[in-house]
Amino acid sequence: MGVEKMLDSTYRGNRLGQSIDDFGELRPSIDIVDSGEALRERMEEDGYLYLPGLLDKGEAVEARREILSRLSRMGAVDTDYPPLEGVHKPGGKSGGHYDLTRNNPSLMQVLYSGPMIQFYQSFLGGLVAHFDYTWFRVKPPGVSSPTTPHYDIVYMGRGTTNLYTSWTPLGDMPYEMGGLMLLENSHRNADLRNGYGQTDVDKYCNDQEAEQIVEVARKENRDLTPSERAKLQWNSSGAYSSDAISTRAELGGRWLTADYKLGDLLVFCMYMMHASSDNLTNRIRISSDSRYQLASEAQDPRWIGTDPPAHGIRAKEGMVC
Ligand SMILES: O=C(O)CCC(=O)C(=O)O
Repeated sequence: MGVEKMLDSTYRGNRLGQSIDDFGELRPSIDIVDSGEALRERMEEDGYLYLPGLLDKGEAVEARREILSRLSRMGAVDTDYPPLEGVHKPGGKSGGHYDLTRNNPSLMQVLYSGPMIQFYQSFLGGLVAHFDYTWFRVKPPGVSSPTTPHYDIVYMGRGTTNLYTSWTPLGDMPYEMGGLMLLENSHRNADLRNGYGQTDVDKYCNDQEAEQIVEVARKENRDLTPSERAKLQWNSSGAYSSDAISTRAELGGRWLTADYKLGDLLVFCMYMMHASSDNLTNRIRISSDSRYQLASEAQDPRWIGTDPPAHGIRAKEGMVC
């Protein structure tokens, strides 16, 4: 069957592709995992490394158990089913995603030690550093919250661009669950890299009104309100578009994905367009994304420290437009 199953996949309820040619399987690179040089060549070529089964399965199960038990306490998991199945409880509350990563040693173990770090040491060829901030995604069933197409550089480009995302599914994720999709060869699109790829989601056009708005929020030590944000008129979501269907029609390439299993790892570069499809199962889709680079290179300060600025008021920077 394989990727043919993607034919049934949707994006906000609309068919994501019309024929099998609109989709492809991610190329596995687990066979070259022992060669840093081969991994670097493959990254250059594909823009990603798909490494099925690289992570320690037992550790990944523990991380899944911990996240699901937190979600269960928030009322998001149907307790009529075995907890590890992660069946969604309709109407149940879903959590603040960053909070799920805090004080969570079993998740930290999977993301920041063992096979993950060994891989990066070999791939990057030196001492590895990671962001202190860890992203966590909880996607309930339905058509309302697929990931919008974007490059990661727009959110984390204030340090080295020799930075990589680890997307880690914390459970088996069949095609119909809406796992991550990469837009084939989008890392080679020069117009995209030089245009959208040069933007920074936390920059705004520094006219007088904008300056005042940001200054007041800074003084009051709070984030911008939605109406203040709207007045600053920048691309506040950072997404390339809100629609994965039109994005592929415009940029070309196939949506590449996989029948992900717990223990798999997908690594990609900052200039890889990615998105997800709708979760058409009755289970919660959980995954994390974390970032790695050489320790010797500059880090984006938005994601470093015990209380990282993230996209809050401390991260905002005015620019001349
Ligand atoms: O898990 C997702 O759907 C989104 C992940 C993502 O945007 C990323 O890894 O950069």
